[in-house]
Amino acid sequence: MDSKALYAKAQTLMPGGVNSPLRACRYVNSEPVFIENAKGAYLYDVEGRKYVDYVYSWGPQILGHQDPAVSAAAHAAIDHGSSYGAPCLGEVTLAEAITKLVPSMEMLRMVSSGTEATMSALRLARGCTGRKKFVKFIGNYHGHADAFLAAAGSAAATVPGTPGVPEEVTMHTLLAQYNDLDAVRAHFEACGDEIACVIVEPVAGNMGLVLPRDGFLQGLRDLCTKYGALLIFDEVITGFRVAPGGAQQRFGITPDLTTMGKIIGGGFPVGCYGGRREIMEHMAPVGGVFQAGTLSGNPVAMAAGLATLNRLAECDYDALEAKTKALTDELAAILASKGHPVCVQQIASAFTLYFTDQPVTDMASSAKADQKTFATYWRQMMDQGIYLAPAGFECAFTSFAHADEDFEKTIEAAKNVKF
Ligand code: HOZ
Repeated sequence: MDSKALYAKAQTLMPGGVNSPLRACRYVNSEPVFIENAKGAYLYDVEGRKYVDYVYSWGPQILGHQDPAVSAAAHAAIDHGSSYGAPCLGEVTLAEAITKLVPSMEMLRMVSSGTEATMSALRLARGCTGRKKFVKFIGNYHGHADAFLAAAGSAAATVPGTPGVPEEVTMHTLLAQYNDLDAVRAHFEACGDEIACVIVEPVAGNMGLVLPRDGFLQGLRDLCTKYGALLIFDEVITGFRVAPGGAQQRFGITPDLTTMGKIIGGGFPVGCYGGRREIMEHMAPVGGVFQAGTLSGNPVAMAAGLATLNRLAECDYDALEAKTKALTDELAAILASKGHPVCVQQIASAFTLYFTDQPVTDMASSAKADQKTFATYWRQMMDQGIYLAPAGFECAFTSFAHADEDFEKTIEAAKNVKF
């Protein structure tokens, strides 16, 4: 069956034919291709077409697909059983590796997705402070737990109101524009003793990529410390992406809690949350805050995650960042020469090209980017074998598997785009 036939059948079986809304490609007025295989920097669809991948499963595959060490570790783990629902060596080894690379995470809990990680971290922050309110940023996306579905980014931004989420649940979610420290200060001045935590993507990645302004993260740190609230860095995207120790290492800010996912599972379903020992010991069975999961600490995910972190220790982050910058500079120049100036936001191996000549610093400015022009660009890049996220409000990722010729092919494809 080709992609068209598969999509037709999928729509009879799954809402929109997909298991996650973005994949339906509606934001670029298109239809999905169905993937049959992925290796290195490439995806192959069911019709055998090859694509240079810039999605990489939305971030986890920083080493490229089927990295030999990661695949070998996962296969070896499966040979010992795919799930125990009991403690295992792999979860201890991976937890130790993460705590070494991210020292603010003195203790952590493994879960099965980024959504579970953020949901559990919020419960923990509320449980250990005894406060209900929390601050989140407009356009930040922390997974789909109810409390976070207020002005959330990514595909959630396309369904304002989010039916099914009672206002009683989001009434404690205090909103601020990203990078607007004054708005956060105002919340604290109004009800600082009721705020359990501030949760932030230290580099926003779900309204396109948006960098924190100088002083923004430090300002959040200072406000949380002053009012006795916890600072949660949602590093599901930035963890092991923007630096080996995540955004907290790159920007030199220590959060109280961190959430992770994606890269730490090497492409398998995983998440984790962690922080200072005295905070984490509020979790059951030591403390009274509850969270549990059959697949938490799954041995295959742990093995793939550990192999990924071990491989990353040999990788040159600076070189990949430099190559990514050269790519985005070139793409920006090509698009500008075609009469479409773009605002480039890039850090390490992640970037977004916004079709706007204005700076992008928050959701309000991100929303001004021209999505129709992005859709034209996206379709023609796909037709030339360049696989980009099917929405202008997402990031693109490069990987250690991308070769210079993949970037050259991408640049040639951009040159051919007609608006
Ligand atoms: N949460 C992802 C976008 N930031 C999309 C996940 C998916 O569709 O697989």
